[in-house]
Amino acid sequence: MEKTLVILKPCTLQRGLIGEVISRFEKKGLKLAGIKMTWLTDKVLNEHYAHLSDKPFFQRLKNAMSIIPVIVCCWEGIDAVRVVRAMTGATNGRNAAPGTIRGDYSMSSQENIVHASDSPENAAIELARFFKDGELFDYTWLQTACVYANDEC
Ligand code: IDP
Ligand code: MG
Repeated sequence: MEKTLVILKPCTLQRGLIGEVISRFEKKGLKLAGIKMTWLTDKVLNEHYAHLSDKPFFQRLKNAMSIIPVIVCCWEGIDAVRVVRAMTGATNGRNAAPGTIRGDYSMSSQENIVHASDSPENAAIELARFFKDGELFDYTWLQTACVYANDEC
């Protein structure tokens, strides 16, 4: 099954929304394959946000992402990347549709609660960036039989 990376950003930890956001992914029927708290370094943020390095907000974004620790997690499921992106919503919380995570909890284009991988290719790169060998777990998840029909997985 497909795996995707979610980062619960510093604003989410400060606002006491970690459980709330994780609960959404659990209730959707995604399987938790790994989770940890970590403090992001400038080196990791330069890689992770390389596509934004020419933006005026780049340094401010990196500062915000390293002001306190984050929670990184890996969610697994059929089409997990697309499903999690849809649950995440538009980048700017003020434009994100109600019912999405950003639409329900964010008023900002920067402080927008979660990062979610945007393609299976980037998910693989990002998971390797944030999780070491042995930090992602392959285990029998009893919910699989209720979450999916037999012929789906
Ligand atoms: P995404 O998180 O929806 O994939 P990206 O364009 O990849 O959006 O941007 C990464 C992160 O950079 C966003 O989640 C947000 O925190 C920040 N960001 C993006 N655009 C802006 C902006 O216009 N102002 C401030 N921060 C921004
Ligand atoms: Mg992005």
